[in-house]
Amino acid sequence: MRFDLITLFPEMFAAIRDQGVSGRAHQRGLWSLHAWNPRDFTQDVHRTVDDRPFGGGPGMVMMAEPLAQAVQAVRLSRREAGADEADQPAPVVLLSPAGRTHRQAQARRWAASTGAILVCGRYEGIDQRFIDRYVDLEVSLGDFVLSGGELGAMVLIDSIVRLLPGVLHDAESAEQDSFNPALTGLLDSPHYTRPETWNGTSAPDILLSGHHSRIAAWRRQQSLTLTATRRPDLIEQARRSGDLSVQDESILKAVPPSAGEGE
Ligand code: 9WO
Repeated sequence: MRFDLITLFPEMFAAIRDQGVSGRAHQRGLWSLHAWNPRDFTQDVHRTVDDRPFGGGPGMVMMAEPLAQAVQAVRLSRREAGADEADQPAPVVLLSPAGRTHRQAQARRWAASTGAILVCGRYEGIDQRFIDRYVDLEVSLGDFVLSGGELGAMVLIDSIVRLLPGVLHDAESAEQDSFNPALTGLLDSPHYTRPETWNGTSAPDILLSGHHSRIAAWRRQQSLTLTATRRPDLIEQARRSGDLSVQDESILKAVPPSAGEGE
């Protein structure tokens, strides 16, 4: 899998390239990262990538041409490297609050792809003509504004790379994650480790009992209760998908209706 980043701040991506789970997977050659600076695709002596907005207003706007030149260079490079077939070029993705919200199901679909070309905007935004001409897809991570698309791109890549086969040591650890369909889209149960008593509080006895079926039942109950309290929308979704058992429903009957903790 290969990700190409079009960014004015290529150094930022060292964070996911070199650290943690994604860093290890990168080192093992399970994915690659190529950063392209629009500044390197300018023609003027000042290497200008932004200009004042037509119609006035604060800040600056990223110019279309350096971004377009960068996309064309990326496409050529991916073709030459054999990362893409000519008839199936990688999509050009813009990180933007106006995009479709990124979800775990979408991360799974990306994990089965050859990667993407991610465009990271800065300043007040990008000339709309570039977006109209080159961007296949806009992706949002949620209803907030960043100072640039880079952190968004890193979040997106991390969520995808950790799902690649062989990336996680313990094949189980992605299974237990929040939003895993094996857990029917519920939030994960709480975790505890040594010492048994910390700061005057003991870990739940059940987890020290060694009784595997009772531990599994306790975790399911915790998972259902937490989800019902924090994210009742996810309970509704699991119910509609037919993922809740009679036992689950009887656990949920004991959960008081949430008082809008979601906000
Ligand atoms: C900003 C914006 C605000 C409202 C509606 C649409 C919008 N598009 C953009 C945009 O593309 N902004 C560029 C990228 C330039 C300014 C910083 N950018 C950005 C991306 N800020 N916040 C994001 C982002 C990306 C993914 N998920 C949440 C926020």
